[in-house]
Amino acid sequence: DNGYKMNNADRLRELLEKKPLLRIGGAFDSMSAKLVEINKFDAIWAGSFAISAIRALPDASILTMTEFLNVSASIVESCKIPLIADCDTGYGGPSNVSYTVQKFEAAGVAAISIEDKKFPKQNSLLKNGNQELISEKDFVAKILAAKDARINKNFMIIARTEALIAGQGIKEALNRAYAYEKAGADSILIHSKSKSPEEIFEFSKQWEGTVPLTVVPTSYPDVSIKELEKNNIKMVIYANQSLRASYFAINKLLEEKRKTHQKKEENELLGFESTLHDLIDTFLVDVAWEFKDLKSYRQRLGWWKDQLGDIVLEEITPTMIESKITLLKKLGKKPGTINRYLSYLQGAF
Ligand code: SPV
Ligand code: MG
Repeated sequence: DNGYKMNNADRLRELLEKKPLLRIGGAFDSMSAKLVEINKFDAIWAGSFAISAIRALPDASILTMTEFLNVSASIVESCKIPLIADCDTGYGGPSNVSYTVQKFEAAGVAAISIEDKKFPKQNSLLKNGNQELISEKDFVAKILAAKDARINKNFMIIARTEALIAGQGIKEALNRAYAYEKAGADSILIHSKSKSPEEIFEFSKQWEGTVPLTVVPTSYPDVSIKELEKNNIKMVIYANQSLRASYFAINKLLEEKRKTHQKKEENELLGFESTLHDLIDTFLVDVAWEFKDLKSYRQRLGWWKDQLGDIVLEEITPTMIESKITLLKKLGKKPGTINRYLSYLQGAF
């Protein structure tokens, strides 16, 4: 890409135009976001549930706007793909929404989502949670404030209606969605806690608006990509699966470790060969010099040799590096990982 970093909001718009369906992976910090990027999702979702959970707090408007912003800002710093930030209710009224948009856009976030629930809100999937909505008019005011505050017109304001979550039915959801689109929303996020995608598809079938529809299929995970595409869904957000996977994995490891205090479970559960190197590669080295390919690495190796003589190459010789590369290839490592490993070696000099 000639080193030009495209604006994330522009990139997200471009992706929306080019692809039939964008797949957006949930993250809660830079490491999980990096994994979303490495696994080739189109964009990252920084969800309020996951970000609250890693602070051992409920998803109930406890953390402040600034705390959510800090997480998003560090994800943007670490990743090259666009980030969509879950901004809950916008942290207050229209003025708070306006300030939120200014801060998130300035941090390099590509889009924010705001929802029509009453502040403080509770998680949409919480059993017996309070899912009270604010009036359509009051939420429209928030969308207007958000649109007015953004600088780049490609910075998306995703309006999320919780009408289905609140049990108010498809008609109410549609009415709100039309009002939100009219106010300038760039996408409608239609959320559901139903175990099947039927009500979402009923909504999308009746939807005559023009902005793209976004869904979060946590409660109906069996839905296929084909079905989503066929039903006119343009963005699918896997909101909290990464959080649940890490919670599950850490817990399992710790349980086993406490029982056995042995190394075996580490190797089995943590994939010693691959995971350790991945972590070293990905997170140590992306901040070090970058190597585009082996050729440029060799060139640089030559450069060092010229500069520093043989001392540099006493410990790590080109032959050693070649054999390490052969091993990494045998382990099924992708070229990107191998290049990062080379960068890591460079750090060792
Ligand atoms: C989140 O990930 O924080 C979301 C989606 O908003 S949900 O948890 O389903 O409310
Ligand atoms: Mg949320």
